[in-house]
Amino acid sequence: MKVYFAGSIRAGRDDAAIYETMIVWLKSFGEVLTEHVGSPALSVKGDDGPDDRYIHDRDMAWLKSCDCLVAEVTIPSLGVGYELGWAVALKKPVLCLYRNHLEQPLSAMIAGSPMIQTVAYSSMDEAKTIMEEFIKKTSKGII
Ligand code: 6K6
Repeated sequence: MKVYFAGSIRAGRDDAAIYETMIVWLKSFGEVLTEHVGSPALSVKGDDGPDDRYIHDRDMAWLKSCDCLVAEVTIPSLGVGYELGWAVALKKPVLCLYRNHLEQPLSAMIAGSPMIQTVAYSSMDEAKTIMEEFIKKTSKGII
């Protein structure tokens, strides 16, 4: 099971520790192609890494090869939205997790997409259960 995990990078790193915990959990079910998204070392600026074209092409190749995409979408991110749109177009199973205690409602283009399973969570234990069910259904071909 190859999982593409998506989370905000240039849109803000406040949730990086949450992404990291989710990625560690997902790794107990398979390979996470985008482990760096949870790295505490990755900053918003990050101008010492590979160039943008390289990042785009590498991430698109991973997206095309993945079995499913899991995104944490509480911080709205253009890059994550782009990945979600592509994942739907590529007919990948997609799970979006978000915390709904914040004032900003989730984009209707995500919350309203019939091809995206969007689930609110209020604790990491809850998020882990949701991810586990999603991965198990995906591996059985139910989603
Ligand atoms: C580090 C700091 C700034 O830029 C970097 C290196 N950039 C990226 N490295 C890897 N994946 C990236 C990078 N920028 C965007 N992505 C992909 O888009 C990831 O898979 C994330 O899910 C998503 C984040 O998009 P933004 O718009 O929040 O950056």
